[in-house]
Amino acid sequence: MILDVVSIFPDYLAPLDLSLIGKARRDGLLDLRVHDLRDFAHDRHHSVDDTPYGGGAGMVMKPQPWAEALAHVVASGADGARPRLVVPGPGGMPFTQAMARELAEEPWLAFACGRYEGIDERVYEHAAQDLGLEVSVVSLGDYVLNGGEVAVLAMVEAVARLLPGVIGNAESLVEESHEDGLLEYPVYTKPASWESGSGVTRAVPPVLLSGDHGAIASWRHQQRLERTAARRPDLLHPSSALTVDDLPVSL
Ligand code: 6GU
Repeated sequence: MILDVVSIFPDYLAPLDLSLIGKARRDGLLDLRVHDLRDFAHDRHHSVDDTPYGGGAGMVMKPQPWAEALAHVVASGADGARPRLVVPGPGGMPFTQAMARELAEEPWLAFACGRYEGIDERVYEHAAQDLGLEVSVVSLGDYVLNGGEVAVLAMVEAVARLLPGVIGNAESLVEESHEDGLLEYPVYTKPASWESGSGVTRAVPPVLLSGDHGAIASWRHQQRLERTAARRPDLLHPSSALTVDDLPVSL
């Protein structure tokens, strides 16, 4: 898979040299290229942002450096090849395990990391209409980060670990939280009885030492249900999600 990341802080992506993702790059499974947006800003200060039309707080990323950066990325591919463009942002659609699986099917992804109040809206139109890119604005969750870089670290890790050969034990991919709609059961390892140092001794649930595989499977399933109900009731009752009709004001 080819991955291009455009950012004004390329150093933020340095962790992608480490661990399983770093190994996947060295093994040739991932061709990850990080580009500095300022290389495509040609004024004396390499400026990438300016004040928002209409007023308001903060700065907006200028269209020209983004257009050149995206042209550079597109030109690096074979004739007619186009990356899918992912723009991280708190106003995007939720990034889920299902979306990670979907992105893992793509041969080529490009990530555009915005900072400040965001990227001039015309960049999205240009990417879709002039460059022919499928553009997806994607959010990690309902909170605000300073920029897309940390989100890209999370998304690249979630996608890359699904690629064949990146994770040695492919079985560990199926029994995971969010693969089947329930959270994972609690896990334990040796010793069977552990004194924590505060005078309390804690035992591993006896069923796990019983050798009764049927009993272990039902205990684990029950634990998954209880955990999901306690921590993520929305996963068990997806219809409880708000709709536009629940908004206090109609627009
Ligand atoms: Cl993907 N980007 C930014 N800047 N903030 C976020 C986010 C993404 N997801 C949640 N907050």
